[in-house]
Amino acid sequence: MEKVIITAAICGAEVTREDTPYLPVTQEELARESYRAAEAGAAMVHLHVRDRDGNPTQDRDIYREAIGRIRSATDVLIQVSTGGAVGMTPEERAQPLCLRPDMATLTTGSVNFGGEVFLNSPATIRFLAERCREYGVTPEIEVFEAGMIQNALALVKEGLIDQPLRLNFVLGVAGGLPATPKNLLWLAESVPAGSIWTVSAMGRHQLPMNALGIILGGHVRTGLEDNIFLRKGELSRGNAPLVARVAVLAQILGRAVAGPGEARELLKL
Ligand code: KMH
Ligand code: ZN
Repeated sequence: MEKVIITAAICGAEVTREDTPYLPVTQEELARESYRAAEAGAAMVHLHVRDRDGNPTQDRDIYREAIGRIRSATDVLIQVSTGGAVGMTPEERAQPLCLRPDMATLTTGSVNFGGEVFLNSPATIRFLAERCREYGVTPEIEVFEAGMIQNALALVKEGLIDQPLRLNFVLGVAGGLPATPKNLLWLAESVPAGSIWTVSAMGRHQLPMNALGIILGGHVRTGLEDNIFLRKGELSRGNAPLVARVAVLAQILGRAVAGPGEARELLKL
């Protein structure tokens, strides 16, 4: 089987320092955490940034500095978020695309998100896909619900995104598709041949869904954005322990871990 790409979602928009003291928030911490994640086996970092108060922001200048610092620390691929945080406008969310990162997320539908709604209207999806196109940034389709695959294929038909699709199945969000083996199997079978997919899952589902993803020939996302615990009751001391564990798991299951250059080739970037 081909090598497995590990993406580290190092910070996210929702996790706070109150949840875990190991969350990277400052520019320096984001760069250090990216370096450590890469050393542990991550080929790509999924990046959100925070303002001085630790609140989520999509400010292009803050992203510019973070990306600059990460690039001087490591050659890990950088995938920016265009999801940002619930309630942000599409224009706000699109800001980091002008920095021409290696990839960007693109969520192709709306989903309940805990007690809120992560709103992605058809107009918002098209707007973000067009901005990706404008800046030459390859989108990774974030699939919180199965219908989001169909919405991505509609964008292909409209010429707004290219195949092969690169997708991330995001399972176990409260309000989205539950993290079950059946759901992952079904999603993996529902994408067009040649698609490249990865799997993320929330909390205690992260590790078993990563394991199944590796077995099924997919790629995996780990990190504090989705799960702050290494095991029940034990916080992960940063992202690296989560990355290192899934790297060992991949090797045990017979898949070597891709470096950034190999990931670039596998993702056809
Ligand atoms: N923070 C969520 C509302 C993404 O990065 O594109 C959206 C999210 C997905 O995290
Ligand atoms: Zn994210």
